[in-house]
Amino acid sequence: MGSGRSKMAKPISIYELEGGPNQFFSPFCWAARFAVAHKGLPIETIRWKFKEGDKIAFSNQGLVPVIVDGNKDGKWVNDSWAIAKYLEETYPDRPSLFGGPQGEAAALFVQKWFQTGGPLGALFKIVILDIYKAQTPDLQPWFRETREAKFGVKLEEFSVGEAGVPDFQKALEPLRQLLAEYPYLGGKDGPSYADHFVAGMFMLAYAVSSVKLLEKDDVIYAWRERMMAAYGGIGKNAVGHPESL
Ligand SMILES: N[C@@H](CCC(=O)N[C@@H](CS)C(=O)NCC(=O)O)C(=O)O
Repeated sequence: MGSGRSKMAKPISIYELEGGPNQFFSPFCWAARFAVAHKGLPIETIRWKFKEGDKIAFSNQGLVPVIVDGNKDGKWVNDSWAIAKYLEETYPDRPSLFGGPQGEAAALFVQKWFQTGGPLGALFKIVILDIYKAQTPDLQPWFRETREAKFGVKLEEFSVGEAGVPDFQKALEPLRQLLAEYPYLGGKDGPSYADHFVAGMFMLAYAVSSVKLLEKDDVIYAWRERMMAAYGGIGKNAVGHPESL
């Protein structure tokens, strides 16, 4: 019955994008990692680097995160949003990621807003060269080539570095106003998957960049601290740049 709390849960394996040793910088992998931690399930990281499509070929696509659920005969799921929904459906007796159908739709809105409304695009412009430098030397030419083909300009032209911080902070205004009223995107009681997704974006920055993105008196700063300390400090203890905080 249920997910079998009586039995010890087996780990959820997550294929996670790695730059340098233990430098996990994929925002989507972080969202999945936070979601698994929220469910109180053990996490097993499987290190994955760009161009290792063969290792996840079983998922019929080439992007991470991919999870493999040790409790369900090795069932796999790819795509961070699909993973969150899978965990919620498969482990309903563990802490909820969405708090019901309305929260599920609201979490998807937050994800779409972040991805299309400005903050993620603004963040990429700040950290793109740091992401490039985080790749092992054998992968840097590939990273440069594929991203420059996508952006239509040299990485150095796409990059704005620290000068992009004001634009990023401005794009976060809806989050700032929400956090002035509630401690989490999930509301008064604690984080939801909406928080996991946005925190994942900040973990990307933390993993690769020393740029200070937030002022200490910004309510988002305190929220980021709470999120990085949550779930046993998986954010805070990750390899990254403490000087960026
Ligand atoms: N919509 C997907 C996006 C996943 C994605 O873009 N993953 C990137 C890493 S952040 C990736 O695997 N890239 C591999 C590549 O570019 O070859 C999700 O949310 O899971």
